[in-house]
Amino acid sequence: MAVLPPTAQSREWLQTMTLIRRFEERAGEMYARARVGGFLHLSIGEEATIVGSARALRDEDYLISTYRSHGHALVRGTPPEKVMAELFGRVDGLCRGRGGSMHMFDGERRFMGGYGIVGGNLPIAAGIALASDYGGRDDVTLCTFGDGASNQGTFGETLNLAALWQLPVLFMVTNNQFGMGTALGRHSAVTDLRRKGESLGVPGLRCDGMDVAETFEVIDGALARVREERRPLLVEAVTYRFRGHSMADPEQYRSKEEVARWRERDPIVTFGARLVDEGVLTQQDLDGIDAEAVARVDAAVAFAEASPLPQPDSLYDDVYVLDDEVRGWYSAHADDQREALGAAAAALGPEAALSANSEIPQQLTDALAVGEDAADQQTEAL
Ligand SMILES: Cc1ncc(C[n+]2csc(CCOP(=O)(O)OP(=O)(O)O)c2C)c(N)n1
Ligand SMILES: [Mg+2]
Repeated sequence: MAVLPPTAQSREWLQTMTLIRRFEERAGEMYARARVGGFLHLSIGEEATIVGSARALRDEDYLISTYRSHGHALVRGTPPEKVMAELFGRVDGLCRGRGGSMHMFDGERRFMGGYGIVGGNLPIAAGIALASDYGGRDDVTLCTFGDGASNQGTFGETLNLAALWQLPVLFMVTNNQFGMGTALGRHSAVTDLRRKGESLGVPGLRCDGMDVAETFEVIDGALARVREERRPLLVEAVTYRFRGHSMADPEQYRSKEEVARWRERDPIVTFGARLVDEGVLTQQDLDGIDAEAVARVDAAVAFAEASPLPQPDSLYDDVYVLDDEVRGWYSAHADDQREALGAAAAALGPEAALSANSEIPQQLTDALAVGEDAADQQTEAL
């Protein structure tokens, strides 16, 4: 069994895992009450993989994960208020309400997202690691993804290149036993996932992802090697998601008994019990930590409720296109063309007149001016 860290650190791990759990339970409730739109993927059951791995990072290291990433934002220190407001689609959200559940991003804390495309974050992680190397810095990148993602082409392509170019990136496959409703043994020929990078030049390790102390120990050791040797490694963290894949999952692919068996190894309950057994914390401490997390989440919900929705006319803020280099209706044109198109749109009537405002982005004015059909044709011609 992995050794426990000093009391303050053990307490902090438990606090953060509890915060993530309480946050996500509440997010699920808010989703059911239609406060949250889009998709919502919870990592309830996987908290030890999140806290154990991220706590082995230095502040200047990078973390990138998937669409199951509320916990990754929280573990890096993003205030729960900002994460909850993002789920609510509000202006005070982490990404001003534009990303939602799957696209958390906190560059300041070097959490590089939240990514909706399965396996899409691996090449980005390699790019970040290449930038660190190129800049002569010794920071490393931790890239987490699921067992299902290990079947994507990006897995092979990225691991190969990372090994070839000796990039300082640690790949962590969070094996929660399923890719949506498909069990590991039904979607991957190789189920010993730590071995899946071997032929690509990336050695692998495994940790018990239900044990925060072991996850920390293994990831900490792996990160030290990646940092020193400047080459990638793969760690498989074996865990289980207690809830459905997303909020809309009838869970017909597994039995209640199987879920109950894994729940006996609940990473928060077992770690709390160990801390009490070993005399690090008391039961009263555990209760206090839980109450604190619940209060923190209450505050996050109140904050999100109070934050306004973005104004409709801000829809195209932060959307950009590349001047005349890009053909098609969405391409920006020179200012004089934009004004002419705006005037033409104004002549079409009050709704279209909105687009006469030069603040309204080019893709809208162009589409209104030439008509949607013409726009489609131009797009198809690309
Ligand atoms: C390229 C791509 N294909 C398919 C999907 C749909 N999809 C969303 S999650 C998912 C399963 C991924 O499973 P896994 O990598 O094990 O991650 P987990 O959901 O278990 O965390 C799929 C197929 C997607 N988002 N992107
Ligand atoms: Mg999975």
